[in-house]
Amino acid sequence: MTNAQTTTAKTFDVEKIRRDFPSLNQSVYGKPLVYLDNAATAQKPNAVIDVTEHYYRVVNANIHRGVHRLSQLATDAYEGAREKIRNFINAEKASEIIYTRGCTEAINLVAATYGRQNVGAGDEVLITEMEHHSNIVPWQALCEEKGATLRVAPVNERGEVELEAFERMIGERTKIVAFAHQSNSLGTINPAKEMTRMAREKGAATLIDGAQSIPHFRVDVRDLGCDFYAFSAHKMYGPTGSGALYGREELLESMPPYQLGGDMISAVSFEKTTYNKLPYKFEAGTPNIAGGIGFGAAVDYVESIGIDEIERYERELSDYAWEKLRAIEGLRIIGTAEDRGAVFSFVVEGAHAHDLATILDVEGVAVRAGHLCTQPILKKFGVPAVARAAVSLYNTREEIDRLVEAIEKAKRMLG
Ligand code: 7TS
Repeated sequence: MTNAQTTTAKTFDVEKIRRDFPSLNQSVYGKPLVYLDNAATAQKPNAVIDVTEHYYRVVNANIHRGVHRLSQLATDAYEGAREKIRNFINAEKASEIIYTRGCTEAINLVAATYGRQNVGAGDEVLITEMEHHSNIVPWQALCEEKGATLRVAPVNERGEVELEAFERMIGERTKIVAFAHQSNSLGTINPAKEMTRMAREKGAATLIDGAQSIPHFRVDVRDLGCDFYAFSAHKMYGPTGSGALYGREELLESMPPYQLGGDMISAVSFEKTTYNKLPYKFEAGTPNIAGGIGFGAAVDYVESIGIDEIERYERELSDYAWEKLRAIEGLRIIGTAEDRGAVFSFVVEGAHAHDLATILDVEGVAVRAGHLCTQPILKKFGVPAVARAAVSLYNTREEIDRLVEAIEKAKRMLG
């Protein structure tokens, strides 16, 4: 632990943190907002809002091309943010961080480049049953295109990947293994390092979907040993339309570009085009400059509190929520893995998830309802839809109590 983290460990002050997020301070239908839809997107702190606004108000210029002052400032801020992201996930080089629109685009990038290049007829791609649609559909389409097979590792009744089956399913024809670090519907935290090791031993490339892990606990891509790590800024207090793909340099170098156009080239003639060096080879066109800079500000914000401190606080609050929710009669939590994060999907006897969420909304409590873009795993658990409360660093015990009261009220209304 660094000195800074030791200091913040003593001073984690949720009320102070809440004051950093202006949107939390509002009422919905006359009730103070309880925002528990954090797995869909997190609220934004002033630090992120201010940096983004400053870019548009003061710095606004395109990057990597202007000799003028504003362009240099914009480029410095954008590339500075890339370095912050590199440091945050402990990648070796900033050139291994590719800016994307988000986690979804990062996965699509790998499927369209590394996937198209390396997966052929008769090959296999392995995922798990708990994946988000973003980590299913790109691989499914790739396999259809190439005459390859998409294989799916099973999940047990608690919502944990069956590791023995997972390992057995990685064979000589397995070219890519892709799985979530943390499930957005079950809350399961997968043993990503072990799963990565299993894949690497068989020579398969690994992609970890980090959309739900990156805001909640420390991610070290070199310790994990993965080839690719995909994540979004907006779930960790950054702007929407901004995210990143980490890729190991050796693989990124060997891959064809994703999109073609400005900035990703080194020289163009009508006879021949040569491509730019990493990471620009994968960043065609004017990117989301404010989004990238805001992403960097989000990293700074998280680090100012300390990611380990955030994890500790959220675990404590999740334990509280777990006990409270489990005590509600007729409520079933979907996903009871031993190692789980701050996500609670549930169904209540006799209540449709959407009706439940609508009543909670009127009580000022924002949760998500539906299939959560994870239709296959919900089908396995025998539920078409769930309501989901996802806890973040600015949530409190009082808010969990408000959630529980609202569920009890909904039960009375619907029962
Ligand atoms: N992977 C996982 C595990 C996710 O939870 C999500 C988004 C994505 C990928 C896609 O991320 P995006 O930023 O590119 O959209 N999950 C959710 C959710 O649970 N509710 O809304 C979005």
